[in-house]
Amino acid sequence: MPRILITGAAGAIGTSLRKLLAPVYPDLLLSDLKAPADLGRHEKFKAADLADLAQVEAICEGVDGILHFGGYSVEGPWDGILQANIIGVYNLFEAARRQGVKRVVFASSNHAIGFYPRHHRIGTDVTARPDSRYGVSKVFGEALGALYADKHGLKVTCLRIGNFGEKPLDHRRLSIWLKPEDLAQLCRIGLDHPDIHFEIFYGASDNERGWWDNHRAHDLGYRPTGRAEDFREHAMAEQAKLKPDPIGDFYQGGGFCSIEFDGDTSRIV
Ligand code: 15L
Repeated sequence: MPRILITGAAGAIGTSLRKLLAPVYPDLLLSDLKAPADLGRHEKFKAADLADLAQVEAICEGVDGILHFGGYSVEGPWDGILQANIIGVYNLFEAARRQGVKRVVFASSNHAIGFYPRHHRIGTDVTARPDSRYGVSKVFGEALGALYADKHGLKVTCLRIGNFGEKPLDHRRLSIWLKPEDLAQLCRIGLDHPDIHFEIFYGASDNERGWWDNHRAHDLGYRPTGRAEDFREHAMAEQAKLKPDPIGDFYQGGGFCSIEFDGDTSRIV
């Protein structure tokens, strides 16, 4: 029975994943800075600060596969991103190598490519266009994943997650929504599929308005069941409550693009 470590287990995605994946991987080890408030009696938890390599090595001991969802999940001050997402993801891959872990699934983000305009359909082979310090940290994590796959033989899957949740929250999220069960499917492909070496998948459901070519995930068996259009009315009603954002409304990364923006607005056409 493989032992699977989930970092960021107390966060929103970690909380949902540990429930969806417990029946599939009964030997789950959960980690975060603090234990999840609803930790069950049968769940195993070890605290670790991702910025501390010794602590990260301790949670990787005896582990076969890692779902790395720990770290900063939004734009933030440089020092927070540096500690949790840059030093943190280095520590994670290095600890995995030292402890002989075989597979890592890394939670990347759409913010690694957020400065592509919405009218531009992209695959996973395009140049990174991060929209934030957070997005840069995800590009860094993907690059480290490639290094540890090519140099050390770790099997690495990076998931450029769109927006995870029970339903799409607004107009933009109709294109990038990811249903929790679909994320669980992508994690299982990363943990189990025999053909993984280094992969990047988009973490998106079956969204009619999607901007991303996710054929590699489909080739490896991904069959998303979420359809954003089923929630169109809800998303559009929520959108109507938002203020227009000419920059965020143009680019795939939405509001992450307009934060601190003082660039060239003539590019928005
Ligand atoms: C992300 O990467 C964030 O973790 C999440 O909070 C959302 O902002 C999401 O992207 C999004 O783009 O909607």
